[in-house]
Amino acid sequence: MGLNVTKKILKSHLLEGNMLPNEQITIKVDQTLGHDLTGIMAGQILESVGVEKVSTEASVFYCDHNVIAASSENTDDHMYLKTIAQRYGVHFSKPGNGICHFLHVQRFGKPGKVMLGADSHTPTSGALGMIAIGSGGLSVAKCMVGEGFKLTTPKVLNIKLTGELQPGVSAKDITLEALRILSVKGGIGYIIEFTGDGVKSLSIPQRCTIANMTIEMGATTGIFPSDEATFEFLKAQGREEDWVELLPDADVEYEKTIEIDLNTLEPLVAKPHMPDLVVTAREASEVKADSVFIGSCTNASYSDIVKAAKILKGKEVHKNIDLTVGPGSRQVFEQLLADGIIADLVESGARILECACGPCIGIGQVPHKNGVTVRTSNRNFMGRSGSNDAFVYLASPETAAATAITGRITDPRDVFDVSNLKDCVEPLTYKVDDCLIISPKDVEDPKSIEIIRGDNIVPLPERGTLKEKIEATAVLKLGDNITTDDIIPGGANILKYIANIPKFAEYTFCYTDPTFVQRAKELKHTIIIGGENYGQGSSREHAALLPMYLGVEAVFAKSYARIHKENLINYGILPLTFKNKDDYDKIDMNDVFVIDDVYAQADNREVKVRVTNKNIEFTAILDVSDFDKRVLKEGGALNYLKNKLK
Ligand code: MIC
Ligand code: SF4
Repeated sequence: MGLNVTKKILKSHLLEGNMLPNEQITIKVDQTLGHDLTGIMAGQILESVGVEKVSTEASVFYCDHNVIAASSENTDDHMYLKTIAQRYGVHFSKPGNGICHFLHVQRFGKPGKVMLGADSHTPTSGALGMIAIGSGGLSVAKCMVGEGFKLTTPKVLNIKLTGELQPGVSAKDITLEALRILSVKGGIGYIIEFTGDGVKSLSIPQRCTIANMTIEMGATTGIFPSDEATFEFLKAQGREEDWVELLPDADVEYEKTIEIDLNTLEPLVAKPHMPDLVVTAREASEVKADSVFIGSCTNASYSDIVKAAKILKGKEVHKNIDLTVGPGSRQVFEQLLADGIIADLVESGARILECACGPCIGIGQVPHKNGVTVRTSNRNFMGRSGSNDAFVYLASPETAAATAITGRITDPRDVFDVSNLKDCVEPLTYKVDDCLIISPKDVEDPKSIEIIRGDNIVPLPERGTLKEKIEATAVLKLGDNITTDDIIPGGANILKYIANIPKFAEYTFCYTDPTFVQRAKELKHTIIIGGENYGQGSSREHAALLPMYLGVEAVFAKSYARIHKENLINYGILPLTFKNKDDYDKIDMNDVFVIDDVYAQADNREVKVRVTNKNIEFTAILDVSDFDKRVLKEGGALNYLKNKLK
């Protein structure tokens, strides 16, 4: 039997293991990315393990998240990241150059390569036919210094696209339809590979939109074939030599296949507060909005914004709507300027934002109390937009533009002759200008670079090895689908402390339970109880690091999101699951848990847990690899790495 694209790349990068179901494999990592939130952590790790320089083919740090610099904490972080990049041989993309994922596809991504990115939307580069996986900064730092990436052999889920998108229907609607079918958990354990005739007509930016949101489906990543469209895109970027063809073999089989017929697809929206709560835009047409944002790493390509501008041209933004538009990169922005598109947008009443994440993560444009906002970004979790009571709807640029005109969620086909959108395509050549990238070649003597560390960059907390006996109190009991935004929310006021753990920790679970931090500090040794898919969403490893700092020693959950489970292991917190899920109902907040002989029990995979105040016992499973057990015993990946490189 032949191989699919996923297996071809995994096979060519295999360092250890046999690619058998449920077996762990180690793969070689060619590229990495990080940014001004997660890259700081990677930088601190590079420093604390003391390496000469990174050993990847290309590693890039992008300044794209916290770029408003309302106070010096942000610029401290940027300066630190820049000097770390120069010191260790990492490319540094300056603020204003664009959002990491889109920019990476434009300037660095290569078909057939493997990338580990310190951001959950790293799968965006799957649009080019590469395996691009999101992870925590610590895991990425390990790969930057030459370690392979360990993962359970993924199953491959095939999304077969048939037909062709009809005008007014967008790549975003494909991804929302996939979410409607799969839910936020349906992709867990899979790499999603897109095939079928429908793929051919999709441009690389459209493929980016789709690959980007495979993480929302719980998948490890998403990948497209590398075909003629990939060649045309790379050629337009002046990088045709980076192209290789990568198609699935004819006789290939997938573990699971779903089909989406593009001909019959309609404009869709995801309702608050989950990306899989998908209905048609027409079904949501009663919803009045206060603001609209067109941008983010999901939907801010040239053609995305041109389509929105065309719908808005000659019309006015509704009196009740505040419309903001953020181009995905400086290259996109310059092209929009050259073609008069920005002028059309401004004339209609839009506000133009800089090329950055911005409203997507609550860094600017935080909705007012109970505000309703329609966004082209990828997540609508509670707390994500910088306020805990906003209602975020996710939509395509076309639907967002139509909504900005009417003030209500609107199917673009109801207000515009969408056949006019047919010519809104990507340019045949892009203007290539990397002047906002400091490449390792630009740095003459890396060793002489002084790392600039403002007051906001404080050393990482240390922790000892795993304890022989855990005795801890349940400080929180939570339900299903808890996101990393629930654990540590977004927003400029909070995220500016990303490199200052003691201050950042004060915001842990601040919306979910404002008493959490104080109680955790008083109790000292704690555990958290979670439901299904615990820790879904971003790669924010602080969702593990901050609880660790506050004394959380284990989490008991029904199941975990992949990246968060990795992060828990990396920070030495036991990610336990219930052998019998009903045991979740028997345990409560403030119960006291004792695990004896932790090392021996961890080796057995099954762990007996005594709930001393209730005099009951239950079994938890430590479903991790032998390597992960070793990392846990050493007290986390930082200790492991330090010991290894000693
Ligand atoms: C996000 O979209 O949630 C972020 C902010 O890009 C994160 C990274 C972070 O939390 O630092 C992500 O997706 O991983
Ligand atoms: Fe930035 Fe939003 Fe994309 Fe995260 S999801 S990288 S915050 S644009």
